[in-house]
Formats: sequence, C-alpha cells, structure tokens
Amino acid sequence: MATEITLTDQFIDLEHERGAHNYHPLPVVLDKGEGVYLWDVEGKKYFDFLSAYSAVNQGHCHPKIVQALQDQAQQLCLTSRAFHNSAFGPFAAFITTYFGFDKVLPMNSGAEAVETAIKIARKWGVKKKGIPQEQAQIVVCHGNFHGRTTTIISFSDDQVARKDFGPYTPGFISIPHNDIKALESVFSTNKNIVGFLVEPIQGEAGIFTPDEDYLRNVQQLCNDHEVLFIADEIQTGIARTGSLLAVCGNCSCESSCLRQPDTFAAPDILILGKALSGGVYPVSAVLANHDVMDVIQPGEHGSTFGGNPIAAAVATAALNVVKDESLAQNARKLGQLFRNAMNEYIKNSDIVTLVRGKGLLNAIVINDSPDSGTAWNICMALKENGLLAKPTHGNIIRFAPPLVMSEDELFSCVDIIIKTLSTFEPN
Ligand code: IF1
Repeated sequence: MATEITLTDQFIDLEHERGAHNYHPLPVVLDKGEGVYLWDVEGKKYFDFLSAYSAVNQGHCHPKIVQALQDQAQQLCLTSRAFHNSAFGPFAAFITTYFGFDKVLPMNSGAEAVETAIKIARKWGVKKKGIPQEQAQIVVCHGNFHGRTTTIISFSDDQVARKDFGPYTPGFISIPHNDIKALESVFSTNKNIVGFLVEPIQGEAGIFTPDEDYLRNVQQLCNDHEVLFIADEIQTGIARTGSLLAVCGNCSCESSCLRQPDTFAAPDILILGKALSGGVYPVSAVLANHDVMDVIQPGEHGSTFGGNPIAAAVATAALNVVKDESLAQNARKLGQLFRNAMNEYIKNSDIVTLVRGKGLLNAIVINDSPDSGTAWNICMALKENGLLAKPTHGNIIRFAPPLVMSEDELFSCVDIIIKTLSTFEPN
C-alpha cells in the first residue's frame, strides 16, 4: 500500500532538493501567522514560542505594521540614498528621539549593522584616539553570536559557524562574558582598543544573563579607558527582556526614562535589528552620538536598501506598537509568571534542571548529555502538542513567545510545556 505523501512532506522535499542545506528546521511548514499564533499547511494551529528569534516581538502580521507597509509600498519603495526620500528624515528623527541618541545609520540585517558598528569604532579609533592604521582592536566575549559575515565569524568561538571559512579578519580579542576583571585587565594591557562589543544577555550561548551591575561597570570602565561600549541589542532589545533595552537594567517603562543615570548603562553605540520591524521587513540600525557617528563621511559606508522608505515606515509603526501596547511591561510580567511556573515544575522534575532568562527571553536546561537528542525530541513533542520552540546548543530549549501574549494564553502554553515535559520524565 502506498504511503500518503502529505503537503508538509512535499514542501519539505522541495526545500531540501532546491534550497541550500544551511539550516536544520523542525519538520513543520508554516503558512499563516496572527499575533501569537501560527498555522501550518495542514491547518494545524500552534503557539509560537520562538518569535523568529525575537524578531516578531509585536506578534505575527501586526495590523498596524502591515498597514504601514502597504501604505508606503503604494507610494514609494526605494530610491537608494543617491537621492533623499521623504520617509528617511522623519524616521531618523523619530528613532533617535525614541532611543536617546543624536544619529542613526540604517542598514537591513543584523550582521550588517554589527559590521557597521565595527567600522565606525575602528575609524573613531584612528580619528579620535590616534590609533595607528590597521592596529585597532575590538574586545568581544567568549560564546558571542553577532551574525554570519566573514569578519563576524572571525571572532566567534563556535566551530560550526567558523571552521573552513578562513582566512579570518584580525583585530579582535575575546574574553569571558560577565567578567569585569577580565575586561579591566585587557584594557590596561592593550593601548589599541577602540571598542567592547557585547550582547547584554548572550542569546546563542544559551540565554546567559550577567550580574546585575555588569553592564553599568562595563560602561564605567569603557568611559575610564576611552573605549566605545558597543551594545548588540539585536536580540535583547525592543522590549524582549522586560525593558525597552536590556541596557535599561531594571526599568520597565517603554522609553521615557532612557539615559537616567541610575538605571541605564548607556552604550556609545547601540545596534538594533530583528524586532525593529516587528519581523515584517528586514530593518537594522546603528545609533550613536555626534562625536562617534560623525567620523563616517560620504562614500565610506552604505547600503542600497538601508534607510529605504518601506523600512522607515515599517520600523516607525513597529516602535509605536511597542509603546502603545506596553510590551516591555507585559514581557516583564509574563516572564516572571513563566519562570515561577517552570520553577514550580522543576522542583519535582528530573528532566529539567533549571529555567533562566529575563522578561520573555528564557531557556530551560535539559538534564541529559549535551549531544543527546533529548531537547530536539522534546521540541518535536511540543510541536505535536501545538507549541513551536527550538533547541539550541547543549540541550537547551529557548522560550521566546511574541510579547503581545495575554496571561491566559501564557498559562495555556505553560500547560502544554508541562504536559509535554512530564512524558519525558524517567520511570
Ligand atoms: C540564524 C542564535 C538567535 C543576534 C545577535 C546579531 C545577529 C543575531 C545578538 C545577526 C542573530 C540569529 C540569527 C539566526 C539564529 C539567531 C540566533 F541562535 F544564533 F543566537 F536569535 F538567538 N546579533 N541571531 O542574535 O542578525 O544578520 O541574522 O539579522 O539563523 O543565524 P541577522
């Protein structure tokens, strides 16, 4: 008897045959999204617990963001920056006010924005700090993830991400994350350091939140040593961790207190991407003040699509949604409820050892060897039970739902997660 070939199989086969094999997705083919929900091609409905790696903080197909896209697309899509367009200026004014910086340099992907920050820091080192040509060093952290370009993988310590892609870009020094002593020591022994590039919470490494005072100490130390503090908030920013930015520390307002010295660890360069567009369109941005941004002159950097009218309209709408719907506060409240519920479960669990994270960027650690397939198998079972999440290195499952989730929906998700985990308990 011939086995039935499902629609799902057909799409997966096509992708496998004709698409490069640079991913290993869960075997689900998604076809529609709305708010916290996704539907596959068979019509099965799921809770999204990944949010496209925190790009969809505002929920899938947010009507206000989609409307902004449609309106702008009917008027003007792309001019390049060879000419001015009527959308970029107002967007630049809006986003710089929103985040409390003088200037913005718009790009498209996260990796491009990180590359941009690296170039700005190097040139700032030459022009403002008097560092000799080609001697600038940037300090980064072990376990970092900042993207996939050849320069960025040059300072990754993930062998899968970097092996066989050399030669590598020099000029980076790697130290442990959340280690202020290591930072101090590298600053005092090397005179050519221009920047410290850091994820406020390490994502790919497995959601590692540093000590409460780490980022403020980083800011202080960078200040003392005339080094640029470069925060990669591509994943942690835009309300994900329960504040507008992870560098806001314990403040959960959606913007008004930015740069109040008692809470904010002010970066010299802020890198944003992902949820800057609510996942509707690729938009990234680098923000800095005059003294830093003004080192970049015409012809020295750019992008055909960077700052295009659609990106400007979409990002403005996406940032307005964050404020209008108090997403930072919701992320903070739901994150606490989620970790409380998981901690209750973990008390009597053998399969989960801990839950960690901040706001709605969380992870659970599975009690099995890092190279066992248990986290993957749990994600497969979660999928069967109507919830989509993805395992990451070392038997860790990342939990990051859209921030527009309600409390009732969160508890439904907790029920699914606990019910699923229970079937993996030994005995
Ligand atoms: C993939 C992780 C998330 C990022 C930070 C820059 C970028 C990212 C802090 C680059 C991108 C993604 C990309 C995604 C996997 C992923 C990821 F698992 F690797 F760590 F989100 F959790 N800085 N993160 O997290 O941004 O160029 O992709 O727009 O498939 O590589 P991008």
